[in-house]
Formats: sequence, structure tokens, C-alpha cells
Amino acid sequence: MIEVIQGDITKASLDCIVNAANTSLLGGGGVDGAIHRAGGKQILDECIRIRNAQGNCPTGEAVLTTGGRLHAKYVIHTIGPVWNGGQSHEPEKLSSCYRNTLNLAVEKGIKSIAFSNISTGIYGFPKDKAAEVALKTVADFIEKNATIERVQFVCFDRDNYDIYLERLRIS
Ligand code: AR6
Repeated sequence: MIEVIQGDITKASLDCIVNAANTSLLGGGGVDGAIHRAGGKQILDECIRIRNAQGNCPTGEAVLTTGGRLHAKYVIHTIGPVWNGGQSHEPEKLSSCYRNTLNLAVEKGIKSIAFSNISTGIYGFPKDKAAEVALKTVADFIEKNATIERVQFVCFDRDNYDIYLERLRIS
């Protein structure tokens, strides 16, 4: 089941929330900053351990940590592409973020997951194009994989919320 809500993803009480991180995994602004602030030091400690073990996380990949103080048990941190005019395989890289996140979620037995609108803030990915990629990738994935029972898109800004509602209405 795919749902859309408008709100703050740090308040979500699903098994897992998805962070729009950067390759350093060490936190930043936007939703990344909000998740680290709300979830506490345990999340950063695990990110540092992962980074020490495997180096920077490449664009399109995903890693999993505890949810720390959040309601969600886990956070999956994925690295969206920076929008560069659309000629640098940005849609494919964004699609990889959603797919790799869902693969990791399945491995962990996660049944419900909340996504932020990856790349559509500081990284400048056009919101309508990003929503198209996100919804198509997630719908294709859950069609073939019954383990994930519930996917929620948590839109922080009104623009994204309206775009997702409209796309779901016509699908
Ligand atoms: N809950 C849900 N969504 C949020 C929240 C929140 N609390 N706060 C912002 N958003 P961004 P990016 C939305 O910029 O574009 C960081 O510094 C926001 O409205 O957070 O992938 C990282 O460390 C937007 O729709 O992520 C990276 O350096 C969406 O989250 C860089 O930003 C993503 O916006 C990643 O840029």
C-alpha cells in the first residue's frame, strides 16, 4: 500500500524512515539535520562506524542504522544525486536510491517504511520528475515483493504533497 502525507518524517511511527543523506554520512541540513537532531547521537555513531569501515557512501547507495530516539526502529540513509541539468543520469541514480533502500529493508524484515522526498531540497532535483521516479520505482518493487506492506511518502513542503497526490490520483 502506498500512502502520501504532509508532515515531518522524524515523527513517523513506521518500522523505518529514509534519510536524504550525503556521501560523508556525517549529517547536514534539511531532513538529514532534522533526523540526526531528533534521533540523537546513536545514529551519528553508527554512521561514523559504517564510514570508517567502508568509506564514503556512493550516490544511489543506501546504509542502515538504528533509529536511536525516534519512533522508527531503523533509519536508512540514501544518497540522492545532485541535479545537474538532467544529463548526468540523475533519474537512474534517484531510482537506485529507492530500489537499494527497499532491498535493504527487505533484508532486515522491515514491513513499513517512510520516504522523504530525496534530492528535492538542497540537491535541486525537479520535484515533479523526482516524484515520477519515486512512485514508479516503489510501485514496481512492491508489486514483485510482498514483504513490504506499507510505504509512506512524507512530504514536508506543500509542492511535493500536491504533486504526489495528483500523481497517485491519476495512476
Ligand atoms: N521531514 C520530511 N521531509 C523534510 C524535512 C522533515 N523534517 N525537512 C526537509 N524535508 P533535503 P536533498 C524535505 O535538502 O535535496 C543535506 O544537507 C524537503 O522539503 O533535506 O536530498 C544532506 O546532508 C525536501 O523535499 O535533501 C545533503 O548534503 C526533501 O526533504 C543534502 O542536504 C529533501 O531535501 C541532500 O539534499
